[in-house]
Amino acid sequence: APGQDEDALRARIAAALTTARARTRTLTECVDDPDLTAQHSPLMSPLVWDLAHIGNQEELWLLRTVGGHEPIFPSEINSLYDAFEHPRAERPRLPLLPPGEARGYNHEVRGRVMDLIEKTPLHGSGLLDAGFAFGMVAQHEQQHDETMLITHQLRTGPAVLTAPSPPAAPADAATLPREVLVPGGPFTMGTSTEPWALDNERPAHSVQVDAFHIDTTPVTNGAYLEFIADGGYDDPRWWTGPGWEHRQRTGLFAPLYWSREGGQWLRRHFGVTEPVPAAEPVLHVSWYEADAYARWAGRRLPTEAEWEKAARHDPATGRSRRYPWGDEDPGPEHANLGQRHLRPAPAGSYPAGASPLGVRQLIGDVWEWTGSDFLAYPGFAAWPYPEYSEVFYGGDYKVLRGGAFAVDQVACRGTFRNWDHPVRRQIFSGFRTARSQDGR
Ligand code: AVJ
Ligand code: FE
Repeated sequence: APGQDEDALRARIAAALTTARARTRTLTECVDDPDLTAQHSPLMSPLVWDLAHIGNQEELWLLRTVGGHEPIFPSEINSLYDAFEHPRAERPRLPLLPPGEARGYNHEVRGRVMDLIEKTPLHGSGLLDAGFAFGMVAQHEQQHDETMLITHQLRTGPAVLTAPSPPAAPADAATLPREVLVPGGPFTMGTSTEPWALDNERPAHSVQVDAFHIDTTPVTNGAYLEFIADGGYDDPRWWTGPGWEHRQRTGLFAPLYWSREGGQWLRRHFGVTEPVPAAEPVLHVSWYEADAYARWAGRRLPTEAEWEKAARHDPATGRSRRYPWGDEDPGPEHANLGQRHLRPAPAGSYPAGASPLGVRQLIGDVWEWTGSDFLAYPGFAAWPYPEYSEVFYGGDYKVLRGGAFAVDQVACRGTFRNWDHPVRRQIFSGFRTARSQDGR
């Protein structure tokens, strides 16, 4: 019955918002106030900016736009928390709400939002259809939780976050085929039906993809170490022109956070220095490094369409699935998502999350760089605001797919698109490689 469906949707919205808030608290209550207001890296905002920006976006979209409420603060605070008005490096000097006030503000907004969920019809078209605005706000909070986790990774000092390690790799991880052949032909890319999909994932459209091979798992630290040992960072043959220029200017020699001591490679990982774990997917590499590795290996990065076809195409039915394993929401057996663990699982993990052709770990673990620029799909319409996606189209950004251990399932789908500059590597980025059926 429609009434029951709407009650179930209300419960799903409340749960998604509550899950996000629990994570926000984990990330902001493990450090003291000076730490929240400090800038740990010029690349990032102080944590207290993300904290109040989360509440401010929730107030703007849900209370003011959907609910028609008056502003909570008599003076405008919106401009302080507008990501386009103030670059990250300048945010520590803004008159931001101090931590206690930011928490109080978020708490006030959330209390009113919980009432609004009960009073608002969740059907029709536009922002309320299937509770879209609420889903968008839950995704937004989770995206900033990921941003705050990036800040935690950049922060120096002893560990403040802990989580259990992912399960060990299954027995067959060592004997998996290196790559999988994805047959050529059309498939449906993007979505017109996923209720909380963001504008850049829309609309569904048919794309012709020629046959290609794709790695069964993400590239591991062990494999990446071979690239380093083979002088990959010193050989311009493997790098694009801009990539080599960047490599020379910044002195890149290994993924971010790596160091070499007494012949051993170590990395700093959330406040702990550890030997680089050979079986885990490589993490914290730029697009330039991923692209150079692929060329060294005689391969290339998959295009965005290839990645999505590997992740969603069911060759038996010709249908595109929501996830590699089917249409069900992710469970802990399918993928390493939601900051349950603070690291990717060893390559070959999550057999229950494999695609129909046997490709593993497409969802979760590490964001995967693709070879493609971030561009609009045919038929794209900016919605509900052009600053989410549209202003980033044009070729300055490369697409990443699949989410990472740092991504919550509400912000992760087979169609979900992320993007960043090709130099960026403080994000939770890794990659896998591909090759055309005949040649590179
Ligand atoms: C989609 C991850 C690139 O964090 O810059 C957050 C998401 N947009 N607030 C970002 C976002 C507005 C965005 N990314
Ligand atoms: Fe934001």
